[in-house]
Amino acid sequence: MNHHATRIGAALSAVALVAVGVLATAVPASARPNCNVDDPPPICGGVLDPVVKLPDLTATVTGPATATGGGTVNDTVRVSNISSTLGATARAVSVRITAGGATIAAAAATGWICSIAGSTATCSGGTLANGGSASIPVAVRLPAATTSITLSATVDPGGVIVERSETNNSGFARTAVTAPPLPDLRTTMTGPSSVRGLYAAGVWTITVTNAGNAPASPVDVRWLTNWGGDVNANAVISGAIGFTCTVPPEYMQQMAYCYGTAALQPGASATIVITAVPPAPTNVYGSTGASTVTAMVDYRQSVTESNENNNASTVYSTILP
Ligand SMILES: [Ca+2]
Ligand SMILES: [Ca+2]
Ligand SMILES: [Ca+2]
Repeated sequence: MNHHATRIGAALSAVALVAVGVLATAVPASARPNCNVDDPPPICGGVLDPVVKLPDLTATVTGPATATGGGTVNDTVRVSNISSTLGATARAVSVRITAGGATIAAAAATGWICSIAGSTATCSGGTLANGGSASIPVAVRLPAATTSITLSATVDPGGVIVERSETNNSGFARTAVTAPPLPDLRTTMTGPSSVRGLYAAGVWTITVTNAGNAPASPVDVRWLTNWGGDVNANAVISGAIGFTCTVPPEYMQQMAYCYGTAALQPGASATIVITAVPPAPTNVYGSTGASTVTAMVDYRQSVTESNENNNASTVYSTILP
């Protein structure tokens, strides 16, 4: 140490005598001298500052600002020990990751054990040395809707590790989610207000429309009555696509299935006309003469749609003697 350094050291000692008096109450930890270095200032007197030598864990999250719903986005959780002092030893830490408005599909990194339950994942066991950090990739499954989701991460959520700062342990990333293009199959149906049982044919006309903004396939339609009669499901089929219809004998002529022969494009419609002769008024399930016929598109629920609640339409008719 030369004379210049000695003079500085003496000056620091004078300041230190004053500073020591207020250290416990007035000086924040971050402003205290770092005693845990090779050449500490005289204030340290060979004793390490118990606060400065602590670790300081932080967490940040990065992810895409925008995404299309229904898919998966990849975020990254980064946890660090930003302590630079030699006395802060490497620690095994835990991170809690929460997806607000979405679910976590995967979270894994070498050296970490992650458990996932719905929208929450907990990763633990990773070791962070001084100045060290680790990245944990997290796959987030987005809802098929226009919404906003937030992925949050908190390191040492249980407060197990005493740190220089306990207020910088969380981070988050927000992704604006846009609803994906989806089809929306709908039906309307017309039918007779009354029809004579056993002797006359009624005509039920089903119109299937794709009111969504993506093609729909398959386009399967079920026509179902509360009676058994003589059903002809192949009378007229027209529109943007054709249908192959069958009347399964095991259902006593109570039902017809029609299978679309192509995808139904957005805005397109197709029509199925079913002709049937109902039975005598007493031969229905329910009140005498009260016919209930329901058409439902995508009755097997194989098409994901923007609206699943507009797929059925019902016609009520009176069966006359
Ligand atoms: Ca911290
Ligand atoms: Ca629909
Ligand atoms: Ca559907």
